[in-house]
Amino acid sequence: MNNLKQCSLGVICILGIMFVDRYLFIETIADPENMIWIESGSYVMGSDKGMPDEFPPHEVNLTGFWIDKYEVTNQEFQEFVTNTGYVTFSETIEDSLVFKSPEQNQTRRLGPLDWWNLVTNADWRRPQGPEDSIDGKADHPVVHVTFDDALAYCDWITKELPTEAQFEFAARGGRDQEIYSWGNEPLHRNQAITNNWQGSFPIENKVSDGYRTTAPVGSFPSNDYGLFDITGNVWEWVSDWYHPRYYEMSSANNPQGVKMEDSIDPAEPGLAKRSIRGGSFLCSDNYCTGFRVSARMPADPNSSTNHTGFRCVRNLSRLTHVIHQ
Ligand SMILES: [Ca+2]
Ligand SMILES: [Ca+2]
Repeated sequence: MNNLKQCSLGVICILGIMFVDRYLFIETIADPENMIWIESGSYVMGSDKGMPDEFPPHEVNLTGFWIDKYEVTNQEFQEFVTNTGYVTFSETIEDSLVFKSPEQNQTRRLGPLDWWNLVTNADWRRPQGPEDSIDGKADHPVVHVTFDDALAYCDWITKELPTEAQFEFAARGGRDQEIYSWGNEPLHRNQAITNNWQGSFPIENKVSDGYRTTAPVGSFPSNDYGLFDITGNVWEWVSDWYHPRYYEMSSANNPQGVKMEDSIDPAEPGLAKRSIRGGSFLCSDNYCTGFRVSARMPADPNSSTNHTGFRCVRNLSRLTHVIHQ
């Protein structure tokens, strides 16, 4: 009888702990500072009106997660560096890629090598190069971070990088199968609705949105989920390895991307690449239109530029892991 009592009490105790963990404890730390809870749900990922790598549109089911309201800022990255002594990849190799408009009067067709310059001592503290600084830019998104730099920051703060599917779900803000995070109308052509490039890329930037490079995070309207700069400002690292035909074979439930060995960028075969999402201050209507919510871009995980940053997510699985440590 005593054994039965002990056994019953044990079961009740375990169930009680599970209840506290699952509901009460999580409840008390719900909505961490500057994060938005995205409810579990389904949406149509991709598009049949965009680039070939966005095809086919397909239904995806996601478990709920928190996502940062803003891109990670210089101030936040500084805090990480101060606490950990972390040194970014571009600081180690002492160079990074900086955009510079090519000379006008070019008669030949221009390509990325015409506007990307490997600048010595360009890094997150000096976005444009050694003469630059982030003084007065504490609230700008951190740039010149590689995939591993971004991952190290997220890990430090007990978060993770979003998957492509999470990023697109969050970016759409509930606007299923629409083109932009604000709807189907190209409002960015006449309104400062996102930090992108107005004019003919890469020569003429009219800067009618007020920013030639990065803008302080939150300078433009949020999407319907309350997320700022989820399109525009800087491209953002996501956790998936890139494959141009991934949507033909991806899982419908919480897709995580292909394996590293299966990653391929047809423009640079042999180099496994990660995906970046959301577009940047360099995206224009005549070139990449990366501010469309379905737009994808492959990126060398060891590359860093002055237009790529990131934001983090917090998954329930990670949270449970933290609670039990
Ligand atoms: Ca701009
Ligand atoms: Ca962004």
